[in-house]
Amino acid sequence: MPTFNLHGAYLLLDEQWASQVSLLRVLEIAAQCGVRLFQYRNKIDSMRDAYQKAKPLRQAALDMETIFIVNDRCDLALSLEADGVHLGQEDLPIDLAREILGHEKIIGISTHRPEEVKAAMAEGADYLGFGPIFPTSTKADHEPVVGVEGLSYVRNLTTLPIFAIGGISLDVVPAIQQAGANGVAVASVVYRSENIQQTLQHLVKFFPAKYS
Ligand code: 3NM
Repeated sequence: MPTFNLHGAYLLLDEQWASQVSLLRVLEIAAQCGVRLFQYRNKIDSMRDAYQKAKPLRQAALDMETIFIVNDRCDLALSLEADGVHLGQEDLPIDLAREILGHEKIIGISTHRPEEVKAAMAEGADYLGFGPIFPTSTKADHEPVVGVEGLSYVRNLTTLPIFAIGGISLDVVPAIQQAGANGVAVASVVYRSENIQQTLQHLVKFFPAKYS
């Protein structure tokens, strides 16, 4: 089991926003604001292009001593020497991802309902994404929204770190914390912000540093 501190603000570095902002710049600003967790997400490019685009981001994450996780692909995670992979329900099963990545890497998984949370625990996930809490346009054809009530419900099923995801805005973070989430995974609240730095600073303030 990796010894990473899986908690707090978790920023998606999603290539779909890259035409509007520099993901590298956003990563640097976010790390300076105290964000410690990043996920590289690329649903649009070939693997070769994804690797090329992710490489400087991975290096920057390393330089800034933050955790860098790759969405969906174990091969991309391995080739980037990332800290782990974030799996969807349609990706490789956790046990196979574990065989590929080994026990030192982080494996997270997106979950949307209690049965998926229970399965992820049984299969040895290190953390859970749970959502969408609210409607989101960042993820096309997302699962039905679960609401803060859905989050409270699954909180009682597991001690794994839970990152609430989907349509998270600053004003809902207190309710999400109240419901027991260990962190929030976000995209649009940051990328659509007129002041990215201020938004990130607010987000980080909700989750004071925690040392294990
Ligand atoms: N996964 P935003 S919701 C990538 O429910 C992703 O599993 C989700 O972006 C899930 O903060 C989502 O812009 C989109 O809503 C998160």
